[in-house]
Amino acid sequence: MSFPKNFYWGGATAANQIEGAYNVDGRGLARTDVTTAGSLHQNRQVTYKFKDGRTGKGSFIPSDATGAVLPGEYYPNQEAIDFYHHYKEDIKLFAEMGFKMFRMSISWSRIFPTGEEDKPNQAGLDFYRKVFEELHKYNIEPLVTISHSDDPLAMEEKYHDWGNRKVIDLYAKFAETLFKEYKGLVHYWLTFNEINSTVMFMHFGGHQASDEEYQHAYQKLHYQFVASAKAVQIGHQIDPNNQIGCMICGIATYPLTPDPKDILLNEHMWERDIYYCGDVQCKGKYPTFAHRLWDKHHVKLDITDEDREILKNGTVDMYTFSYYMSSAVTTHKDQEEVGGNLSTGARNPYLNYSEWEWADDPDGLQYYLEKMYDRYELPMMIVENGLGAIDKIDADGKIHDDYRIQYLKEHIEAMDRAIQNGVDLRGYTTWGCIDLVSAGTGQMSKRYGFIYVDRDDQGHGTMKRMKKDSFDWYRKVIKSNGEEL
Ligand code: BGP
Repeated sequence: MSFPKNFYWGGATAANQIEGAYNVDGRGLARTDVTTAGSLHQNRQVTYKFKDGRTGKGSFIPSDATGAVLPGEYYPNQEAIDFYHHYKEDIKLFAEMGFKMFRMSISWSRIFPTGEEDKPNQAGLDFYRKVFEELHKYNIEPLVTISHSDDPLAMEEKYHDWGNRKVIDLYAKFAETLFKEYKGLVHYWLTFNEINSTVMFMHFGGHQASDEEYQHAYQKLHYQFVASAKAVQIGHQIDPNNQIGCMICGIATYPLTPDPKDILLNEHMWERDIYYCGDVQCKGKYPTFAHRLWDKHHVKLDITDEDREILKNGTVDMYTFSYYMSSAVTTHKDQEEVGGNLSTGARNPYLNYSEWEWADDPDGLQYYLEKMYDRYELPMMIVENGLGAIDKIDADGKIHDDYRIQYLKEHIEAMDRAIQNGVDLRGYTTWGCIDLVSAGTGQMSKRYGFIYVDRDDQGHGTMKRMKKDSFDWYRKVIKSNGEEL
């Protein structure tokens, strides 16, 4: 195996999917308290309900396309797995597996409850300081996502989901606060989780987006690109040692047939879903095909010369991405459709599919790594990868998740091949290293962890943590630096 000596083996999470404690220590409401992470739809008013009985109206609904919980039902993220109160126990378990890196995110509304306060909430800052110190106690390097789906609800409502330039400054203030506060404790940062998901959502489940939706999506992305680039500059000024990355939802896409029309369609999918964001964040300017995408949907972007300057001077230090599956596309309409992680495509006859119809494709990971390294020549990290499955506690009281081990093993082998082919891969944090609330389904029962958490979809359970078989397996993988799979 070819893993570099200081390879960052670890696990990944997001605040909204693990922390719970949604209404303590001055935290404001986040949009993910009332919906699942990826479920924002504009122009649709719904009533939502909090566990403490309050109700509210807004434009947020869980994604019906992914079978998420419906408005008015129980929202698991409000309590999640209560990492807020279990962090010491959980980090100890990560340390036992030998983690070198732990990816987590910061709940924006814990720091700025509505996004607009001048001063941060001290209790929120203190919580993350304690978490970072705990990680360092075990020599685990934190990798921090500044924004992972959970923008303050008040801000989202007021500015309509990044529909206003003002949010750039609110984000920059938030990022600056974090860079200053955690200088020396955190060196690795990601500006936005799966930034390209905005575009991908628009087409999910075969949805035909209107010009208005495109206008909103591309404008939102533009403001996020500027915010990200500003954060990169601020982060470097505050600490030149900071390594700041983009985070792309990485799906390898193939043409289903050799029909040139499929080849072309596939290329356009890469451009629209993958390159568009990566190019702006890594190269500091919009690719030429961006104009084609905008013109097609009559998008008129609010972009200034100053924005262009900021983008140019705020390119990221590393390319990071999530990878779960590949997708196949075709112009031939007679093919069966499958919907996976934010993407809908044709069934690939060469691949097996998970219980959620996500195509299991380790070669796709190698392909993706090599393609993106060639495009950007930046250090890379895979900051999410894993298998969501329904785990069962067996008669012996244990969780024998050999299917998960198999999935991870094959993806690690693919990483090894990519490294041998020259890719500068620095880290691998598996998704949901401890069971957490699934973003797409809003459920606990879709589990990814090495650590089982006793909690069900209705919020019942003791929150007890248990090691699955994969726990010991991953410990050996890390200990042997990937030799023992
Ligand atoms: C990614 C998100 C994560 C996560 C993961 C798994 O897109 O960044 O937040 O949840 O997907 O998805 P799911 O929970 O739907 O299985």
